[in-house]
Amino acid sequence: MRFFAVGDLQLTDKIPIRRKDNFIDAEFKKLKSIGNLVRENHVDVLFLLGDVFDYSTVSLWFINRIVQEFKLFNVPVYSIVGNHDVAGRVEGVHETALGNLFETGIVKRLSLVQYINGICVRGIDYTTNHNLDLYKADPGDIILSHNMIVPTPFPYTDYLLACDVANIIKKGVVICGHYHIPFEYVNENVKVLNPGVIVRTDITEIDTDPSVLLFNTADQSYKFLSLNSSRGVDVFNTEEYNKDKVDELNLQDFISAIRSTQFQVCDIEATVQRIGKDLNIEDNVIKEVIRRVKIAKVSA
Ligand SMILES: [Mn+2]
Repeated sequence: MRFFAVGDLQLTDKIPIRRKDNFIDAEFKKLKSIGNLVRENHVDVLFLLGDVFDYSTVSLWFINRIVQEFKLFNVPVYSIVGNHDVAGRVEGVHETALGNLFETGIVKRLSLVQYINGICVRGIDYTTNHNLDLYKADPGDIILSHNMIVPTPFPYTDYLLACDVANIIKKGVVICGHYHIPFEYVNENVKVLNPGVIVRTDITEIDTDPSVLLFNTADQSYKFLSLNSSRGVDVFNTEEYNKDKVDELNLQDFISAIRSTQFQVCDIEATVQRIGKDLNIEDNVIKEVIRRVKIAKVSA
């Protein structure tokens, strides 16, 4: 069996604040690119790794267009359920846009175990109880998961390391979504693969080249195929982002300067005004600091 694994699509009709291109057009272009690659590479099946949608509900016109595009794939499409698809509550999937796709039959829901073209495929939806036991499988099984598996330790709770998952399954393949940065962890008998995010909604994904994973079960070979999307710098408004970052940094510096000042007076507002003027800080920044100091005082 030759299949595609497609990472977090995060499809949405709401335009992310940092995007400066025609975002909706870009989303449908991506689906068309996936369709072209499906035909060029003669794949039998397409697996979606969850977070098909960025929000659990979308406009009717939007979902109808998604259905049109998925129909053009012309191969069976299966999906697990991601946290974004259901706002964290997997049991509620029938009330969501992904539930619509399941109901139309255009996308089939992957269950814990099923045989597709003679291969055992295990689907692990997003769960708040993510643990290594979920990855116990028979040799040669293909496991698809929408949960946090990372290649190296990560400043985030509740993740599993790819090497620990590999130790549990001993022989087989795990393909995961949820973590948006692509990676591959491979040892002699196990492959843990993540093709990464498809629709970049967050500027932290600026360096990602949206790609799908082509896997061939006959010889266990795989490769990542780029969707040839626009470069991150061409779709994100980096100037505005950098300016906001600088504004925030200036504000933080200013707050630190005030924190390190020994107060002889009770009137913090006057002190902020004085230090602000000394440091040549803009009036609106001074006002913002006074506002934050007042909140801090109230909540102290
Ligand atoms: Mn997710």
